[in-house]
Amino acid sequence: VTKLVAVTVDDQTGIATVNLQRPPVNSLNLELLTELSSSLTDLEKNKSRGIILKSYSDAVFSAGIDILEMYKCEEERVTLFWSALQEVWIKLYGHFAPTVACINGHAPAGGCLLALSCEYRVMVKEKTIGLNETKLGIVAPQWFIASLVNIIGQRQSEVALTTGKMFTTEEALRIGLVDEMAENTEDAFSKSLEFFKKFKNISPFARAQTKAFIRESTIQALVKNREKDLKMFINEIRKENVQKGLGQYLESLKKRKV
Ligand code: CO8
Repeated sequence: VTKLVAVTVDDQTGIATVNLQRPPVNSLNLELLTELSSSLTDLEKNKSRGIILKSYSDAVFSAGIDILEMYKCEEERVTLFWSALQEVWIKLYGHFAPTVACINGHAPAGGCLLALSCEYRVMVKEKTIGLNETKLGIVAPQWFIASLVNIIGQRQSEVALTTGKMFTTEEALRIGLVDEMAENTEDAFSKSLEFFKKFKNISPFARAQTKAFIRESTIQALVKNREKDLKMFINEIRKENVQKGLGQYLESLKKRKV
């Protein structure tokens, strides 16, 4: 079986590249999230020097949650699924190592969330990124919102979230949603590597503990409420109008082709 997440570590720099590889669009299903979660644990144990999160594809970083995990879903599976997403976010948002999202393709919704969880974002030009949940008739959970607010502030987040805005790379750069723009994947990757050089003369422990302090309250807000958050999610997606909306959205995605 091919892996959905491939991790390679550069022997010289100790930097790990975590490559998402679930064709066609890296949509986040239970299997991908489970693999990502265990990769993040391995990297935490090995005290990785840095992590670059990227996509195998030059078109899409991640299309977000696999809508099939929410549409006509079974309780047991969806419980595992949402718990895995919580787990990935908690691990990535609070990772010991410095983290960079090399956003080499579109990053809507859950794809944007993964990028927001990293410390630094480099994005290839002419792509799109954003939390577009309201456009699907669903409500982004508090921890999705907090991840955005912590980067672009309350006002910009409110406008972005209520309108379900997808930003172009250029727009995202302007408001600080991404930190750097790149020409292509290769350029984005080398710019991502540059980020780690900032810490050349910084104690890894002082760095990591500072990150932990800054991010602690955001992480704890979910850690203390995982059960409640899970119930809210299941309750929300079970609503008849939400199911109908997701079905229509899936149809519209398929129709775009022809
Ligand atoms: N889930 C499932 N299937 C998907 C998804 C997805 N998120 N995205 C795309 N696909 C499918 C398409 O239907 C298509 O399938 P098929 O080949 O069978 O027709 C295939 O993947 C390829 O897609 P495209 O042809 O659209 O590929 P493009 O390269 O043209 O475009 C995009 C890529 C831009 C990523 C485009 O597919 C897109 O916009 N996708 C939808 C992205 C999106 O809106 N995701 C939101 C998911 S919801 C979420 O992540 C957070 C939910 C928070 C939960 C809160 C609940 C209360």
